[in-house]
Amino acid sequence: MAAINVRSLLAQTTCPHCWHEFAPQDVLFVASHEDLRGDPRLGPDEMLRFRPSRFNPMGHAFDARNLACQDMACPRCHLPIPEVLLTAEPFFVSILGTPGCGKSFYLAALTWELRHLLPSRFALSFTDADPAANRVLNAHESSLFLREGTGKPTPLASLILKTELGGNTFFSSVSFGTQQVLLPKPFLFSLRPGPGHPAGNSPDLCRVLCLYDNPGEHFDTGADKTNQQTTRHLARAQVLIYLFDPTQDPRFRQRFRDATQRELPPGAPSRQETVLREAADRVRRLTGLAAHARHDKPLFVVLTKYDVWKPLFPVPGDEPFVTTGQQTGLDRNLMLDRSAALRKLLVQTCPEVVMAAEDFSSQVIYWPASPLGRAPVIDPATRTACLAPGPITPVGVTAPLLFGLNIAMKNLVLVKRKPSHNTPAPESSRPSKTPMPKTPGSSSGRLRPGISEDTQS
Ligand SMILES: Nc1nc2c(ncn2[C@@H]2O[C@H](COP(=O)(O)OP(=O)(O)OP(=O)(O)O)[C@@H](O)[C@H]2O)c(=O)[nH]1
Ligand SMILES: [Mg+2]
Ligand SMILES: [Zn+2]
Repeated sequence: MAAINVRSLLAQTTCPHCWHEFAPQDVLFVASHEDLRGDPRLGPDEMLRFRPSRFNPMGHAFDARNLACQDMACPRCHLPIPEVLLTAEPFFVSILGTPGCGKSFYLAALTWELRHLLPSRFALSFTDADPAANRVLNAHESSLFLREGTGKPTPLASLILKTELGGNTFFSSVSFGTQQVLLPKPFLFSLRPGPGHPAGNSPDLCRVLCLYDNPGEHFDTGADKTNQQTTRHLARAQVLIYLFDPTQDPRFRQRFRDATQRELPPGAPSRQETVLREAADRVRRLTGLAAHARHDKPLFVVLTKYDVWKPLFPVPGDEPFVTTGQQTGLDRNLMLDRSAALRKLLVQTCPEVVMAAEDFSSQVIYWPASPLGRAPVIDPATRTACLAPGPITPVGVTAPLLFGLNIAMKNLVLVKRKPSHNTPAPESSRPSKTPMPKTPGSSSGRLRPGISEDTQS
């Protein structure tokens, strides 16, 4: 650690596994010598974690057998901490939704898209902060975007498997005394202004983006327990992305049937608003937020699998980005207008989702997205949904996160207006025409006035 300029250390950082806050000076090191195998928190197969007292000139700590050690670990849970987390603040994002609603597909499409979109259009560098930690997600990206050109359709279910409920691919098991606790494995990305960014090389804008892939069952009522703390990132998240799957809602399916005389592909019917109610409960419990108060972090209600239900909400396929000169910004007005229109559709079909979302957060934005970008085909031989051969182009998957980043750090992701955009007042400042069923404490569904116009063009 001595190799890092002490002045660049954060005063406090947060473990992305157990969300413990600690001073970077308190980070533990992971022993290198084979004699030092076995750790009280992580079991006999893991190397011992220790508090260092001696360093070599490179800043690597010496373990008790005098071997230099570079890998660091959280002082509470002992799980690995990448060095960048000592100098750049974490930025937590939660993706939540029912089983099968499309979280894993969305996450893989999101990170794949960010890898090329951020450097090429937003002058932001976006790289794996911990390639080992990101291995599963990288494999999911490859499975969707680097498919072998066999010329044959690929069954969707084989591209990314259902997220496991336990095991050590997505989770770590940590022993706190006699209590064994399951924690989620984070996916970590380094995000910083790159060459040509208007804010220059500002270290204040560097972040470690922390993402998680939970199985939907972990958002079930009662699934958060002392021994299963896999969704507690919800309380830390600066951006919440709730995936609503229209194919799982019988009323949405009926509306689609009435409008098109066609059927949506089958999705397991579920009460999707319960995920939002439970998430709100968990955030309230973990942050001490009062029962009547709303969370001040933005909540994106993303209606996913847009490729199949698009006829109910036809909008141009272009992403909400505006490029003028060398710079690209987010067209926030377009997003707010689309959000207001989509909200009307949801109020008419699934009003309880709107109520649950707006009871939970004071900043709710509705948005359509499709990780696959095009509707699956049915393989006549097997009658299963497949991805036709050829590349896929996701639609709308990055916009919610970019908007969330803009709300948190407006100098990192800029907002721009389309020069020709007939800039109507954001929906936030117009009265909503669709009445909301009233519940105590429910909002009008408008963004809070605190989201200011910082438009640059
Ligand atoms: N049409 C369409 N189907 C999708 C899309 N994304 C996912 N799906 C379908 O939804 C299924 C479930 O997606 P997953 O991402 O595995 O769902 P999940 O929310 O991670 O599910 P759990 O891991 O069980 O919680 C996939 O096997 C696909 O069949 C999409 O963009 N369009
Ligand atoms: Mg999954
Ligand atoms: Zn920890």
